[in-house]
Amino acid sequence: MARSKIALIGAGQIGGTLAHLAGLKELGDVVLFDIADGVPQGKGLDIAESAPVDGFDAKFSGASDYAAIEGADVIIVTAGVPRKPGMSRDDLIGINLKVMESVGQGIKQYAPNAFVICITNPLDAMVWALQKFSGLPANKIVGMAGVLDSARFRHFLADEFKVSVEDVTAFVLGGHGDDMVPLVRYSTVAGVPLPDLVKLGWTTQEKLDAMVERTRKGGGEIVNLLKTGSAFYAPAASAIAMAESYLRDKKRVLPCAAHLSGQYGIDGLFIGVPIVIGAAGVERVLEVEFNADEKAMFDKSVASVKGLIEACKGINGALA
Ligand code: A3D
Repeated sequence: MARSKIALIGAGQIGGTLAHLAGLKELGDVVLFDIADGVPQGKGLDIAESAPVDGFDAKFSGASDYAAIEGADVIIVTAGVPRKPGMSRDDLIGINLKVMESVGQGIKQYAPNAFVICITNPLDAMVWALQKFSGLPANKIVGMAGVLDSARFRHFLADEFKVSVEDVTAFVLGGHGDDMVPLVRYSTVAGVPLPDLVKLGWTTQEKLDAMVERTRKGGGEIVNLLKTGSAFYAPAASAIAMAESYLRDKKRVLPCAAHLSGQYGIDGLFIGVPIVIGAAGVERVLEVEFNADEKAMFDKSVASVKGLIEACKGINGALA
């Protein structure tokens, strides 16, 4: 059987890491696309030269012409600009919306059957706009945020409890902003919910609250440390998990920004919710029940996403 084709639109910090991980996991042949001439070609060649050492077989190529993504099975979009210290994700909207327009046209022309994962920020608005510009069916385009936000929460929890990260599950829903919704009731250590672990004395409510807050601000913590860009290792790993679930029909249940058509009382927005990703793309949306507090947090997060969508419509009349 022919290898799958993975197109990475944006070959910056996340794009390069995606290419390397896709190679190490032998997910398929990789095309890196970027407007910065030489960068996708250089990164592709560098990774190809690591393959004999690590023992993986995949072709890597770089391009600045959309024709190179023709027939891609999976496309991961990181094109645009990341934030710098002092910036919020929402400050990127003007520049990155224009980028989504050109990316959407490229996908529409050359790879309309691909499963597309958007990473460009502000995530929930950019994936919404990319769907409009590309015309992709709603089950073939998702945004990466929840896997990353949950991974950050899992890391903090495993560190606090001194247990393996493998045994910690975490549930983070809503938009990918500072009002995202880490759901402690649905987060567990080996199936035991976090509130029970507080009762057992494994941690205190104050420490748990602090970890929730650190998760919400997790992206900013890295931006402040790096000073020249934003996180890229964990974002790339998260998107690769989503791509792998699609390509290998694993049907993993992952929190992603998915198009909702009535679920959670929302119609026509992309919001972070648990979905099943398999060979058909988004195969199912898992609806969980909220208590009053959780519902209030979720509604607040959804309101922020709605605000971003209105801003997009204001910038580009074609989206209104
Ligand atoms: P960076 O290393 O700057 O890479 C972005 C690349 O996009 C650069 O190589 C640019 O040359 C390229 N580019 C710019 N405009 C275009 C265009 N029109 N067509 C093709 N390529 C273009 O950034 P990065 O890789 O660190 O981050 C990429 C994006 O991901 C940013 O918007 C970040 O804010 C976002 N991000 C999202 C998350 C989420 O969890 C959602 C996490 C981390 C970063």
